[in-house]
Amino acid sequence: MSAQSIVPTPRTAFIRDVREGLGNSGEKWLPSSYLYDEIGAALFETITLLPEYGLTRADARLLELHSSQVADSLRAPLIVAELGSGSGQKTRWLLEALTERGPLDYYPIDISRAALVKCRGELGRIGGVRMQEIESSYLPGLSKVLSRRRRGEAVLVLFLGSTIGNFDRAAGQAFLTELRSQLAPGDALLLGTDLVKPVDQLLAAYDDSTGVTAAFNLNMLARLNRELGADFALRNFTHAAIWNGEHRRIEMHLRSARKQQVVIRDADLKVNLEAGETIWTESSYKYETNEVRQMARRAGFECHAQWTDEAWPFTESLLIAQ
Ligand code: AVI
Repeated sequence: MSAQSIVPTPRTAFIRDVREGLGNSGEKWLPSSYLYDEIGAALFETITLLPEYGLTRADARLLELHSSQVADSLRAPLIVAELGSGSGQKTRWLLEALTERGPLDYYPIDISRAALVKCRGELGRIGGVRMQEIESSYLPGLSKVLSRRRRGEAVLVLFLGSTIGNFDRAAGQAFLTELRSQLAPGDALLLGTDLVKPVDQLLAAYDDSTGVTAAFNLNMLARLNRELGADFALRNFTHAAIWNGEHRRIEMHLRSARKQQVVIRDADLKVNLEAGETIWTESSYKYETNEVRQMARRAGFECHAQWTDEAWPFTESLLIAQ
């Protein structure tokens, strides 16, 4: 077997990423995708219910109000592909509006089987919707969907909930460009993006008074203990949410309360942390509406419509591939 044909299993990739993020001498970090094991996903669901975290409710409000306008802007027959399986009501509004114009194929794409099972439970019985789950990461999953496309079918891709905000800006741009390259002219992307808002509102959203976001963040270390035989003492770390004004992003960190050494057995790694030193676990970039339009244009889309929630600045952009 050549080195190139060795595809890392999720576990070897996990170990490699942990070594890369914690084994270097510079700033320590862990990829935010590892926040979402089963416990992390449940904690995130709880975050979406918190009074301080208005993002998910704003996304849902916009879809409830504007789903029929989205449907009126698209031609049938239509395939809908959702990147990250939809959680219930907000995708339901869209699918119901779209099926008024005829039956459609709906493909939720998610790396997590549990998320897809939940999605079937929530959206599997809408009249006129033929649903087929794709267990995959986003772009390879989209390419699978597109390989099934029949002549004359248009495609609507949903990328909701500001997941794009968890990419850095360059990676977000590259992702949109790659996504556009898979589509044909006239296909559409509905993109949800969280907007810049007052700093105290953002800090409360990412460091809520109930401590759910802190638990979500600390679960990253608990996961390393469970899955890689690490010995993180969780009480020696605190959650920190920091607004980085230069990059317009919220950063989540885990701050070491003391000088300590942690052993990660299965990664064969000893990590030395100074008191106050942090492990950077997530960035959540915030956008301006015109910036979303520019980014879309650079990727080869034209913005057909943009709807913004006033109560929690968040925007839904309907982008058409040129
Ligand atoms: C999934 N993503 C859009 C969330 C966000 O707001 O960046 C993840 C999150 N992290 C802490 N709270 C929510």
